Amino acid sequence: MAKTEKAIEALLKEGRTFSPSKKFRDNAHVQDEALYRKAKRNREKLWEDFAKELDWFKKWRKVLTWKVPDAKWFTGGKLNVSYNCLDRHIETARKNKAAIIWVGEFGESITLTYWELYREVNKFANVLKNLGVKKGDRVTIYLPMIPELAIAMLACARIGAPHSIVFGGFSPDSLRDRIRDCKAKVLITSDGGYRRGKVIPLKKNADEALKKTPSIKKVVVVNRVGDKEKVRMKRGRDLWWHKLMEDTSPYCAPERMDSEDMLFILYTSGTTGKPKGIVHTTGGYMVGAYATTKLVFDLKEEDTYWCTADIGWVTGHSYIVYGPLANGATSIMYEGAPDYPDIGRFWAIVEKYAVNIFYTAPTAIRAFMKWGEEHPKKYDLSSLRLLGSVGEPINPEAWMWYHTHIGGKKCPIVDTWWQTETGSILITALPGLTKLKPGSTTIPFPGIEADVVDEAGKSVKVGAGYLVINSPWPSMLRGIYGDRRRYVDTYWSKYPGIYFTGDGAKRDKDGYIWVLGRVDDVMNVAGHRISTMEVESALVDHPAVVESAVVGKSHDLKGQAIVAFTTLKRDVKSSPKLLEELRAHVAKKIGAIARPDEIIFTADLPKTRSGKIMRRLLRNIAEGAVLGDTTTLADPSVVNQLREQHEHKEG
Ligand code: 7RM
Repeated sequence: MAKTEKAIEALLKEGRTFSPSKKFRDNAHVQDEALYRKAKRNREKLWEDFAKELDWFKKWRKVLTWKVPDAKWFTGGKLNVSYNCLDRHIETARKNKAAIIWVGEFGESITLTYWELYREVNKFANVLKNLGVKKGDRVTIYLPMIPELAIAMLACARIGAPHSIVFGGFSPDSLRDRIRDCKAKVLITSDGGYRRGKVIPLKKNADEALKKTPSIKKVVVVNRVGDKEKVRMKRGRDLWWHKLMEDTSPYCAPERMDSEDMLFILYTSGTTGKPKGIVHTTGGYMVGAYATTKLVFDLKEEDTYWCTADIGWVTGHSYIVYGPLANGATSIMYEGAPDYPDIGRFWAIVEKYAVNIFYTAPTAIRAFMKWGEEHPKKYDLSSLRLLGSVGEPINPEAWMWYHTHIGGKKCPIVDTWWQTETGSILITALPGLTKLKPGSTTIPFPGIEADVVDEAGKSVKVGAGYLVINSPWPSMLRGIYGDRRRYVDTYWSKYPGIYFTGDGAKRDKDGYIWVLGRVDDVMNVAGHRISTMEVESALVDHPAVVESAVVGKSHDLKGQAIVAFTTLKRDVKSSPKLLEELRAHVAKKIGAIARPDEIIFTADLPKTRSGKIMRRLLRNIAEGAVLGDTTTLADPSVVNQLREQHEHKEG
């Protein structure tokens, strides 16, 4: 955090700003402040007008019912998300427009028009029904970035079965825990998935997880890698996707969902070892995803839009699938990594499909920077007119590089702040209007009352504090699946009636917000949320380990790197081999994204007299920074020893 803060100080002094060109502004959906004024006058009216742009089977009676901490939006309204993403477009000239252009790792591609996607989704919805899935039953989806992933989620939405998508990079244990928590009835997976030319054995992982998931009755398996990965199909339980689709009827009536019926659960890391199942409902989520996609990305009928996220994360849910499709857009879905088969891949895709809007994460931008501008230079990127950033604070160098070498100095950059919990973007520029400051997420979206407050909850007009949201918004989470207490404790207890984001932020004299990062024990590694406790639990699960304390340390590419201070059992000797074994153990327990970057073996961990591990101190050691006050330490010598070891290692 210290590093981020310094960078922000420098930026504030510098005061660089960027305004949209006249051409951009003159064509933008939002060209003036009217929407902000409207929101100030009547926030509910603003959201109601967005809701009216969608298709409802039955109109709502009431826009908002707010009884802290429970919001109900569009009460009495009936709608279906898959209807809004598909059916309403096939009645129009969009029928044969590309809905999803899928690009595979080998450069192959599949275009699904709205009509084709509609047919696939209807068929798969019938498949699910035939397998006994009913409205309200949970379906876990563990797939790579292939078209079947989007089809499966829309099919779930069509029949009212909440989906829980688990990122394909997660381990069998992680998958098992997520299935067990929501008691899913069906699992949808694939034989494997490609990652940089290698096969990730998803079905094998699933089989491992399925040993302890009694709720799962059927497993649908997509054939993605064919002969490259042998799979064992369990009779009576495991079924091939393509077989099931063969003779299934092509129409399935969309379920009439109540506005507050659950649409999906998505697990995200919190401050304990156990991930939280964030619950989103139908009407409010759809309105939030729809309205923000349209206005933040200034989306037009003729645009080709590409969000590079994985659908296993919330960004993919809202801004590859639901938001763009509700808008009738063409959304690109890319299976692979940015550096495979070579580091020009992203730009080759932009050129080939004449992408207009490009949305990615700072961690990717920093990697492109490192690889050098000569790579994007080889491609024609002139189709781009708008760029986006999400997932973590973007440092000014990366912002400028993105602006110059990808945007050709002509594209506004929307730095969008939001969370799995918020469902859609809450703090962002509107690209035809807002003056941009590199590194700042700028101002709240119309209708969003974000604030920066001090420990006591008092608004900090200029300066640093906690980022909070003062009033409800349609796409906000409705709870943590099966854990009311944790929902109340995590988000609504620090300041009663006010949503606590878990982020620190600074507000400047123009009211612009600069996000500093998490203030809890959640790390942000390459844009992924990982809890320190999850990694600690994985480490102490290894027989050689007694205790471990994990902290995030700033990292030039990933934003944060994972550093694990680890105490070994008395009879175990530390060695480079053991270090590698422990790193691999964490990757196996959680997934490769959680593999510690550094493990520091130590005889003891610094604790307060009451026995709490002093994380701030460990963070400082990890950063190589000067130590703060150590007088509350039980044994100060531990710290010096740790610091020496660390310096030795770095040297
Ligand atoms: C969309 C997403 C949420 C956390 C959030 C922040 C950080 C996200 C930005 C950002 C600075 C941004 N969902 N974060 N966007 N920090 N500027 N534009 O990432 O649930 O996975 O993570 O990510 O700390 O609390 S998430």
